[in-house]
Amino acid sequence: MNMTWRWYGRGNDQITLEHIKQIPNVKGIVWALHGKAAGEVWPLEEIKSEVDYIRSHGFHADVVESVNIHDAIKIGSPDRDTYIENYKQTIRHLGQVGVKVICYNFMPVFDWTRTDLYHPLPDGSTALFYEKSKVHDIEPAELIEKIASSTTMTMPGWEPERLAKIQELFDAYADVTEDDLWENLAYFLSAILPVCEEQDIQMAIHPDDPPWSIFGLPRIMTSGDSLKRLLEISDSKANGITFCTGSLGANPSNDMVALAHQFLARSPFSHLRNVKIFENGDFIETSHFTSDGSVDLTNVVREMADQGFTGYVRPDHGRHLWNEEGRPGYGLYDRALGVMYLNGLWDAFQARKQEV
Ligand code: DNO
Ligand code: MN
Repeated sequence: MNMTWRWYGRGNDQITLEHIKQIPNVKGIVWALHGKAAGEVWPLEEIKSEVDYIRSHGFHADVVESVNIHDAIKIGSPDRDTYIENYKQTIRHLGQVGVKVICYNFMPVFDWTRTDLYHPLPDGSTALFYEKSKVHDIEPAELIEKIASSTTMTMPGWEPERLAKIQELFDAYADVTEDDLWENLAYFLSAILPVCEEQDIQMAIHPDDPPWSIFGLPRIMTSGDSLKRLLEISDSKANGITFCTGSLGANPSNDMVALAHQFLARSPFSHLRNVKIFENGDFIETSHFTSDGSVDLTNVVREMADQGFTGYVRPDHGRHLWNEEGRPGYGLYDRALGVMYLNGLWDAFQARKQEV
């Protein structure tokens, strides 16, 4: 297990590398050029400057999260090949500086989606919350109107420039079925995987979050069956998974320990976090502590230890503690607690293994 930390870059993250240095066992920084729009080539010089900065603090920069995929690729529109060529060029640049894993996702229009970014937990902290009825009882047209006219829709990643074009995007996806999305994913992967192999880079798809269709848009990376189907697209080692326990774990029918058993071998990267699921389908993010949530993180880490998992791991979203402000889900305190919990579980299972 190679412990890492997601960091948003100089001037773009309230946390510094000096802070992260003080968290035991964090070996690498999961980074990205956050200013780049999906579809743009990441220039080599900018990549080098970021990676040099990270390495000069004694961290590796092996994992990038995410190189986002242009909607034309997901929709399968005629201009997709241009964006695929750009993606390949970014892969080559990342290969040149020694990047090993690229996290990406294939969710239409929206990335991770919540209805409240600061929902109070009983202990007085706040966390990201998903209220099912708020998302499910709403038609896309109504949603667009609501976003345009309200400040209460607090979903992350809904940049104003993008929202201005949201109707256009919804229209472009109108005829895209789940099968189309699968086909477009396969088309994309067959084009880029040879370049990844050349560069010794593994792609690691992030599951859809939440793992079900929202606002009438198709979502395909939602379950063990999806992961299996993904791997069937290509046996290449470059075709991998980001094993995210909090995303898949929001659906109670996803048994994360069983999925870990089945899929860790093809997961060069893992996000470990917990969520508490309610009977009505709502869920809230919790601390990493196993009994605080619905995901059996203890036994997921046990699976890792049993398999001798050597991949990259990071704590995923955390709660907001002790009046900490900043980027929702990506504060210092709760993620640092998460790292230490995961370190403890890992060490305990390693010690146990040596006994037998
Ligand atoms: C959700 C988070 C996301 C994720 C991106 C991947 O679980 O980990 O920020 O990293 O959606 O592209
Ligand atoms: Mn995740």
